[in-house]
Amino acid sequence: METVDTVVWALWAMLPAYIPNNAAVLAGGGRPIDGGRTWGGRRVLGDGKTWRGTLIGTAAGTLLALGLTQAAPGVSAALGADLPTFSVRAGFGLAFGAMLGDIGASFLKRRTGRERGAAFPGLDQLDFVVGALLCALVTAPSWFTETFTFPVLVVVVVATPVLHVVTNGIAYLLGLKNEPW
Ligand code: CTP
Ligand code: K
Ligand code: MG
Repeated sequence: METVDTVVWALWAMLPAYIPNNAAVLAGGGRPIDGGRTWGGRRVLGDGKTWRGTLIGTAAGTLLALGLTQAAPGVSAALGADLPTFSVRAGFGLAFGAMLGDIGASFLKRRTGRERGAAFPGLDQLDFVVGALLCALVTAPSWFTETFTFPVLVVVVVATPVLHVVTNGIAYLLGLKNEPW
């Protein structure tokens, strides 16, 4: 595959993992997952991880995967590029995994004394990527190995933090997010 094709393939494959956290920012609120419980004097997860945000984020990513699968033949033809499609298990794995990765990061932030909204450089940009890839590996193993070849994984790990910084910066400037990370 040409480099450009690898980048297009990788970004398309990761879209169902990119959308959930942004959907959660728009849709979040209500009852926190940890129900207000603490561990070691600090919140288990904090008020930033809610049932509603997690559910809507997961649904948004899964539905996007289904839409991308419908659109793939047409867009592939228009771009003259090859694009991945998603089974429901693949889309759900990426979307739910992205939310789980973000939740896991909040758990680590609270354990290391970081309050809600505090930055954790590195973790903030890659938590959802690791979560999404691991979860998709479990829910759709053969799809995963066909879709995420080594060069594709390299593109994902390099490009995602850049995209994350840009999208969160925009969300912050638009007043949708309290912090630009
Ligand atoms: N959100 C949510 N449920 C999730 C993830 C996010 O409701 N599972 C919403 C919350 O309103 C949250 C906002 O999206 O405040 C921004 O998400 P994020 O930056 O991940 O959370 P923070 O509030 O910064 O909290 P933390 O320090 O735990 O990351
Ligand atoms: K986060
Ligand atoms: Mg935050």
